[in-house]
Amino acid sequence: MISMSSDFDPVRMNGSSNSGSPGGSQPGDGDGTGFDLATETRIKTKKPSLYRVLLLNDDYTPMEFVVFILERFFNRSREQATRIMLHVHQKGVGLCGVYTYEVAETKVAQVLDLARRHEHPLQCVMEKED
Ligand code: TYC
Repeated sequence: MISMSSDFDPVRMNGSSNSGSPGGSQPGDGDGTGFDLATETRIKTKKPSLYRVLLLNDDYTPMEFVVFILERFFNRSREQATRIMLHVHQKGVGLCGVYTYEVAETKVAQVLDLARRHEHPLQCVMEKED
């Protein structure tokens, strides 16, 4: 009569204890969970489109108001704001900043709203960067 010790179990002779992943390690089981995902979700890393916000010149909006706009809404120093305002005054159009769509849209709306409330004809537009 052959007697087996209690730690000899022919059913487990492949070395697989039951303490790991369900079903044990399988091909493709990269993370050890026992599940090989059949569908992979593509990781989206596309950068958002950017938009230039531009100020347009006119004959009536006071220079100081334009400088204030650039300081308030475009976080420009007094020196930067004055340089941009003079550029617009001389060239007809100038760059305030570059932003994602919703930020640019908000800044244009803020400029137009304040200009309208002060009855200045100041125009501000956004355009997509290439
Ligand atoms: N041209 C205006 C003036 O002489 C000043 C001005 C500058 C207006 C920039 C608009 O976007 C502007 N008072």
